Amino acid sequence: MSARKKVLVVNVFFDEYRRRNGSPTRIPRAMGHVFLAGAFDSARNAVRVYSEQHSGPLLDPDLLGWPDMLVLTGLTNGFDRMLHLTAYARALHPGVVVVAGGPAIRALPARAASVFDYALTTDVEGLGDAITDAFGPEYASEEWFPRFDLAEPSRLVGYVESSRNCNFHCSFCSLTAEGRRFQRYETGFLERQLVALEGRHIVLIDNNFFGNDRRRFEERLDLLGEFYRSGRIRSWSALVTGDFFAHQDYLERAKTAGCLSLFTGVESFDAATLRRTKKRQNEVAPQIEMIRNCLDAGILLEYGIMADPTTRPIAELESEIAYILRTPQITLPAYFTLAIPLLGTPYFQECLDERRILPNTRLHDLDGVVLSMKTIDPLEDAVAFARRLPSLAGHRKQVLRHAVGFTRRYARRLAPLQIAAALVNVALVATASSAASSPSTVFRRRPVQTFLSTTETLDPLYRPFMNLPSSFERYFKPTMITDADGEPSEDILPDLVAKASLAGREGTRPNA
Ligand code: B12
Ligand code: SF4
Repeated sequence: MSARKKVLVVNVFFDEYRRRNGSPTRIPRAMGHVFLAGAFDSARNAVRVYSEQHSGPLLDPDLLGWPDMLVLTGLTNGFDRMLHLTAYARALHPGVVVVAGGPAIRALPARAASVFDYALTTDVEGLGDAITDAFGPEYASEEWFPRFDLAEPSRLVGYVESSRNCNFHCSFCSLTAEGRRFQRYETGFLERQLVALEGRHIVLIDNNFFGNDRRRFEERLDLLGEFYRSGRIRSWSALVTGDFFAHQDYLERAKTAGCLSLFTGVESFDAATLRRTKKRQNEVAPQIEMIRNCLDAGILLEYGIMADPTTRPIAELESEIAYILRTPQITLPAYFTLAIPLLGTPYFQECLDERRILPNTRLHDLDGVVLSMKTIDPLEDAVAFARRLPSLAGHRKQVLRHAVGFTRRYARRLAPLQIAAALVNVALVATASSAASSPSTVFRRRPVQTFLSTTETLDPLYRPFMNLPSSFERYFKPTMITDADGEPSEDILPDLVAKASLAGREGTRPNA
């Protein structure tokens, strides 16, 4: 029998608040590393996983030097963190094979190909081919299934996926940039995941659990209902798109099937913004009514709000926030974020064409917290707004008043657990997401940030935590989006050119 290989799968993460202890209680959790670990034959490989989102930056030389193969996944702005871990792993174990994939690699495939041994733009299945190529076919699993047994322990919550990608094309979304087809797994695959996570509250982390096939959606509802009624799962939550809420009957069916909460990307209550961002599915049902109906049906509705001071005056954004705060019939948003020009999206292209992205913006800055674009109002005002936004600073009294009104209105319709979850959102918003998701880091000192990409202090993670040969210096240079003149940087140009020429060959405009 061939020698056992050591494999480390890491979900890389730059915390947008630069917390260093991870966020073990933040919901949802990253699952890419757990799903990818399933591509390895468990008898022939010793597989370990690590999530920087859950556990904080990986700074353990023993673990970094351990694997024969390092597999990296993470969000688009985690690209540079992949470079850091690659440097550590290569310095500590020169023969290590580094495989990287996920949104960051799909956004910058050319740049990625110049660094990683395998830069994969595929789904998890592509990892099987890389394993076969690097180690031999016997090291890849015959039948892929997520390694829930390796996931960060959670007795209460289990995360599953029943589909991939999305059937909508919002202009700011990285899935639109990737253009991959919405796909559902077989219902049997969802059933196996539920069996593996029995006894827990289930979170379906699909981008769109509703999808575009009513029959198959109903099949899944029935399956969840069976597990719920027989006590095999406690309850469930899912992410759905706005069109779901046009079906009152589905709300009732979901409730009977054990649905505790739904998350949807409201993004804005402003119709013009929805149209501009091509979020038309949010116009299928009036948004306030949709939230109210969902809550009245006994399901907690959670959502995020995206503020874009590049296309809207701050006064208008402030009045939208004020409107939310004086409407206790709806939940408070789970988070507020700035619009992000995610690489390759139509929104990114628009910002680039109009030279709206600020000079010296790093890929790392595109986290929804740092202001990275020119704004309608003076930049100082926009920065002040961006600083206030995540914690709704200046609105604390209204936040508390909203919490009281909301609790009073829904105390009978929602279960105590749902009310508590809604109030956790209040705590998350009012403490810039720190206290509730990462309790041990609240009082720690964090590096001073300017919240403006051009002047933002470099994340300390860009300083190696151990001595490395000088040949690894380039791994710690931030990937730049723009140069000092606000023009696209050399770091991203090869990928921009490749994408434009590909789109040209297909007879379409880039990102159209
Ligand atoms: C959990 C989650 C989070 C977690 C943790 C994220 C993390 N990875 O560390 C938290 C809550 C922190 C988070 C935050 C944000 N998130 Co989020 N999040 C998710 C969510 C719901 C699930 C991610 C997941 O684990 N999926 C399950 C795995 C199995 O899927 P996957 O990662 O896509 O991997 C598959 C393929 O991509 C591929 N693949 C992935 N990696 C690799 C590697 C290799 C080698 C190979 C071969 C294949 C491969 O194979 C996998 C299986 O097919 C997704 C939605 C979704 N359904 O994916 C959004 C999503 C990833 N988030 C998104 C966004 C926009 C954000 C925020 C920017 C939101 C905001 N404005 O505040 C922030 C970013 C904060 C920051 N620090 O910068 C976007 C995409 C962002 C991007 N491209 O960077 C998504 C897709 C939601 C959406 N539809 O818009 N998020
Ligand atoms: S509905 Fe959500 S996942 Fe789908 S394209 Fe829009 S933002 Fe992306």
